[in-house]
Amino acid sequence: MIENINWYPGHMKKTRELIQQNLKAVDVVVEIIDARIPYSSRNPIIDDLCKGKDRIIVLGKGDLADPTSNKDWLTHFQGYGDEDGNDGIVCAVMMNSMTGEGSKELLKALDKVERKKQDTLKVKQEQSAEKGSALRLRENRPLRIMVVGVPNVGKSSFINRMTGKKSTQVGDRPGVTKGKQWLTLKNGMQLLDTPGILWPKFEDPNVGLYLAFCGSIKDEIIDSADLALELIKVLQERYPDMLMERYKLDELDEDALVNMEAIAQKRGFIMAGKRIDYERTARTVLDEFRAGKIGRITLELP
Ligand SMILES: Nc1nc2c(ncn2[C@@H]2O[C@H](COP(=O)(O)OP(=O)(O)OP(=O)(O)O)[C@@H](O)[C@H]2O)c(=O)[nH]1
Ligand SMILES: [Mg+2]
Repeated sequence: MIENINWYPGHMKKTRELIQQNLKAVDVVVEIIDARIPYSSRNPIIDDLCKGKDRIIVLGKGDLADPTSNKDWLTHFQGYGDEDGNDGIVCAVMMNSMTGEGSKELLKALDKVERKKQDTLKVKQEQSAEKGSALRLRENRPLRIMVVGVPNVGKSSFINRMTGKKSTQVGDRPGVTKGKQWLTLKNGMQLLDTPGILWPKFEDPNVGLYLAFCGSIKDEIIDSADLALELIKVLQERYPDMLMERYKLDELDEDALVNMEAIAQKRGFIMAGKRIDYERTARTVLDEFRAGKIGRITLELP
């Protein structure tokens, strides 16, 4: 049984400070969330820090998520606005950083921010001309964008896709990016990569669990057999056919442990003395889920 998961090491506290310190220097925040868990991967700290700042929500890893749910989530976020008190959210786009699908929409969204910035600048220029003082040139610089999100959600991959080269280090585990890094796009816009950030306490225990399923929490702090068992519980409920298909199971038991053992049998993860290799079974199920091999799965609906 998994009790409450929490992972808030010192470097995340530092990242929080880093975001805060750099916020003034950027025009817009790109918040990347995981399309498989759009609710759990939205960090309340980011909401808090970025209040009043223009923000674009990018639903990342949409290629791993259920296409129908993707549409529902996009509609949900597009309806975001004053009623939620999140008036800084300009729009939401879906992007696959592996293929670049969705980058046109993203550029369009950035354009919208750029135009808004130009309009504000014009007003300021007019005001300062009236006062007879020249506006400092510094204000008319290319757009600066800060990329934020929970660990392993694809921030650095997003930046690499936008710059068109391997500008930042990417890896299939949380905590790859350690410090901030500025990158410049062909159009002159500047992107700031930041390390992934979580928050001190998950009020809803499912949030920690879902983040762990999707690889946003360091695997070493959780027992993988327990985690996989929880994942199987959710999958047998939400996507039973995909689970059966992937592991060639004729039927599913109500008890997730029985299903996990059946998966082990099918894959031949049996040790000496006919003992089930729970560890290997767990790793396989978690890895295959994260890689989208079980299917395109969304765990949370709007
Ligand atoms: N399928 C798929 N995989 C993605 C996508 N974006 C990123 N990934 C994968 O997700 C993993 C994490 O990517 P990173 O770009 O390192 O994530 P990050 O948010 O920078 O992670 P930290 O720096 O550790 O916080 C890598 O294995 C990427 O290949 C996507 O749109 N689709
Ligand atoms: Mg990174």
